[in-house]
Amino acid sequence: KGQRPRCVWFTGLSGAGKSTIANLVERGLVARGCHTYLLDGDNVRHGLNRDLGFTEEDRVENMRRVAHVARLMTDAGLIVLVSFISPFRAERASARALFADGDFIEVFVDTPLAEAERRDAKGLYAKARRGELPNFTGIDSPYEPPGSPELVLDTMSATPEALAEQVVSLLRA
Ligand code: GGZ
Repeated sequence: KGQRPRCVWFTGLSGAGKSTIANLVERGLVARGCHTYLLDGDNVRHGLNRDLGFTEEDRVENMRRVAHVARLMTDAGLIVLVSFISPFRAERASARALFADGDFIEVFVDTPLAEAERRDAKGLYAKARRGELPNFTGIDSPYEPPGSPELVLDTMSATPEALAEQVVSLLRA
């Protein structure tokens, strides 16, 4: 039997763990014979969206394009994993509206700002606090947490592996 094409949309702060978890989910799905594609800043913001920065307007456009690319990829039969901060509720709702009921799975990677800032793996929060990275999400640019996501992953209380397994289980259910 074929896989059901769907869009799994990860949202959360910079440093929340979205990409780590999305990568593990992809590995788990591929191990089960699924065909997947992971869309994230590394393969989108350097190419398709290299003209976009981090103003509100540019983030809105970033999400719009990513949502449409994800939709094209599900049309092509893939399970698409989308890993962007995607800070605005309205744009996540617009993305959802491109998909049939049940084919858009919003996953909130719930890491408190204080914890993301404490980890600061890339030193971006420190830079933002020094004023060297304007419009940084959580510092001087808003993040609107989802009101009713399909899944909330609490990164304070489980490993990335266990959280990825929750996503894979949800997709199998
Ligand atoms: C937030 C920024 C910014 C600003 C650069 N605000 O932790 P990272 O480094 O690897 O992930 C962040 C990434 C955010 O890009 P997205 O395309 O996911 O954002 S959005 O969905 O809001 O369009 C961070 C880095 O880019 N970065 N400047 N000002 N994150």
